[in-house]
Amino acid sequence: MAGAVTTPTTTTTTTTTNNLASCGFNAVATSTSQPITSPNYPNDYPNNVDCTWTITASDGMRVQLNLIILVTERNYDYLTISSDGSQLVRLSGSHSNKIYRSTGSTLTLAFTSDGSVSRSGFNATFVEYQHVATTTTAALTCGFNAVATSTSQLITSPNYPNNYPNNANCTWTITASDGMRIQLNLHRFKTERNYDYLTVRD
Ligand SMILES: [Ca+2]
Repeated sequence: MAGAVTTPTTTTTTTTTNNLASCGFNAVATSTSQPITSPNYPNDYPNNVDCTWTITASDGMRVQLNLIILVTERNYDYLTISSDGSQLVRLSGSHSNKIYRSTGSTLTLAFTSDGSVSRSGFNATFVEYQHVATTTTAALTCGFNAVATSTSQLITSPNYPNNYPNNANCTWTITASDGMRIQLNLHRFKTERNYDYLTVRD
């Protein structure tokens, strides 16, 4: 790669990838998702990079990073995510669909590669979010009891396709007629990972 100078091309990403040694940017998280990727993504990142991105949220807000995918040379090339001076996670190898949130107003990403072997790197977005302290608000109870028939019936979370409310606790009990069983087809499913659950029990 020594000395290869090419005309910068216009891309849809905001990442400038012409410098091999250092990269990254400072940005303010807003309510609109913004992209953040390793240099050259989705092509292989260069060797010997040391990139730092510092993402800041406005007063009272925090930063959420949605890591769509990360593929690096395991144990040699790392993405380190920190918040307000404390490391949250250090990733290498293959990871996908992870969410990381700042503990204060700042989230810092550092991406480093060693001198040989590179992969596609990472593709993520960042957005601000409002941290809501755990409070005891009235829980929403919902759900229904129904009998399964030969005709499909629809079950959705409250407000679907809009976001479901916080503190919801819904139970649906579906019964089949004698000698019959019930088939549940899950068409779409999207929740806050590790915090909001759908449990199916027999
Ligand atoms: Ca490497």
